Amino acid sequence: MSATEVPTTVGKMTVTNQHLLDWVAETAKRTQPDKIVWCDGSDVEREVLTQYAVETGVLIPLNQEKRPGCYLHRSNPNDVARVEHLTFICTPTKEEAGPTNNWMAPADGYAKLGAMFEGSMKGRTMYVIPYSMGPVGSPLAKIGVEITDSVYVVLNMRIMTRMGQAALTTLGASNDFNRGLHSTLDVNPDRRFICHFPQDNTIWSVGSGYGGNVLLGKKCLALRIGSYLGKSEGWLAEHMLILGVESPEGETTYVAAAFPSACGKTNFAMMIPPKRFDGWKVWTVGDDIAWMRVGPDGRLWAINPEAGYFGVAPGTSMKSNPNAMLSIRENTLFTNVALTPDGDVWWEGMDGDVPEELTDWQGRPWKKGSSEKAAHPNARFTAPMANNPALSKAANDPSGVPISAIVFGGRRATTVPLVMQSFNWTHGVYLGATMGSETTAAATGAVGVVRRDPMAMLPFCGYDMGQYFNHWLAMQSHIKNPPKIFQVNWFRQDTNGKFLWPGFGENMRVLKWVIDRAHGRVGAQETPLGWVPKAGHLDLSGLDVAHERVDAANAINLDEWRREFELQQELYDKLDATMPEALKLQRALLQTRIG
Ligand code: GTP
Ligand code: SPV
Ligand code: MN
Repeated sequence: MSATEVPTTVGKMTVTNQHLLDWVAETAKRTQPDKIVWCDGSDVEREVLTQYAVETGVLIPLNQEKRPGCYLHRSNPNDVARVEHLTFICTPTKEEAGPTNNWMAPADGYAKLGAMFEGSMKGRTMYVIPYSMGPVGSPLAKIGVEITDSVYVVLNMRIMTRMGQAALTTLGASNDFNRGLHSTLDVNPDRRFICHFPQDNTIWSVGSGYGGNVLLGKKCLALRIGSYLGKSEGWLAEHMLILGVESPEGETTYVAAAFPSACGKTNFAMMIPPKRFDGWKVWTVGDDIAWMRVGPDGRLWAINPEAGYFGVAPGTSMKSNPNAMLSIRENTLFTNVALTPDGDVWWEGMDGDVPEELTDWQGRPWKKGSSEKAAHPNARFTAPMANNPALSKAANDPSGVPISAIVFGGRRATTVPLVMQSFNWTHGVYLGATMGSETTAAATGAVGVVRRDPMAMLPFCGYDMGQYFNHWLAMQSHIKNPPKIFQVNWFRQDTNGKFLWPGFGENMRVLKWVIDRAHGRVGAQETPLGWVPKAGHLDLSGLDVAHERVDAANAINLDEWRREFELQQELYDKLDATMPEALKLQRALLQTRIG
């Protein structure tokens, strides 16, 4: 890493915050870097660091005519996704972390990782990245500082957060900032840990260079620490996209939706409505995380704390998600995608013919017809949200947007119907809490196994899950005008394993029913599970799919639900100590309804 000189400070950074200066000095003493670079977020800094990353082989320049400002990064093949088994919540007691999290005592976490940080940046540069999660100065925003020895992390954080001098200025002399410390070490899975210390607003991460393990503003601060802060401060930090649906009359309705990792948030947030919905427009506020607070009007207001998209590349095409394809035309970093002979990117599911020859995600020659994938299934793009043609004007609004509907959706081949609405807030919390989903490549481990993923937060809740449900239930009394709560499933399959519902842009049909329900403009049919669209209410005109398939996607089969009911018992057993009484009652009510 020391092949090229990196200036000690590339921009003009004024640092007067003594708490920050002390922490950086203390960290430098421990990690012993060759140099310290304070990142100011300037364009000059981007150029210098990008150049350095290219010279040291961290980034490969793509064809600059086709993809201006775009680069490819190949991570270590042992380091391609989040590692849930190596992710820890370090609260004073194990009970505070709860049975769904790995726990380590704070002293043990600091000692164990502290030893690994000892001298870990020798011969390396230490970067100090001040950043704001949320529009700078928003009452909902939080300041973090990440110290890292990875230039790849710096360049990603530049896209994913509002970083640099502005964040530092907002922090002022305050000690109220998240301390995130990351060292790549030698990328050895045996020395890979992501530890969260919620009481100290601190994150320590070692041994990885990938995504959610190391871009500490994202899953670590915005969700794990964020959910803990939300509980104590009375707000919600959620794994949710935020979108605005604008009608031809110019009315915009905001919806937040929680789907587990690699289950469709980015796609839904950037959706382009089909022809039938001419004049309708979907605007993206955020594609992964929502921070929500009760506003003075008694509604729930949400901001997207991020400034970019760390999106799944495979499956992204002009057909499935044109706005994502347009977002990655320039100034985008690609991780673990395949490389074409003319220096462009490729992945499975992209438009056009499969190229004859490629360089695969590990840098090996690849030929069409190969049984191996050219791009890693969890290959990602990091794109500035400003690139998105559908970016909502409200994406930078410090007050956020008012949420009219909350949607929970899992990836389920069977059982769960296309759409239903909860009977009320408590029932909606129950639907979110008991949600199951098939695992994906976004985390290491088996793929396609159904597990309970409450509110898509299983890997991201920074405290006891039962207490988290309690917090959701308690929020009701503070929200005078609560959003309506829905459940969806885009992934139900026929007996041949084909998706029954076309999904993507066609999800607008479901979204239209959701917002009509949220505004109380359309009736619904009561079922034992919740409210579903009345016959004819789901607008299917112009949809090129046999109606029997849509009916099958909507079907409620009580035998399947009796099995689902049994599967949910596992969650209740696991969370027995803190599962709210209200959710136990919901379960009892469901049992009487399905018999
Ligand atoms: P994370 O970034 O990991 O949080 O993922 P995400 O929730 O943003 O998921 P994303 O939108 O990137 O989609 C993940 C995968 O689901 C991709 O392979 C998509 O092609 C696929 N997908 C998204 N929406 C739909 C849909 O409506 N129907 C079907 N069948 N697949 C979808
Ligand atoms: C997810 O897994 O939900 C992601 C990708 O958004 S990562 O940043 O790696 O967590
Ligand atoms: Mn995500």
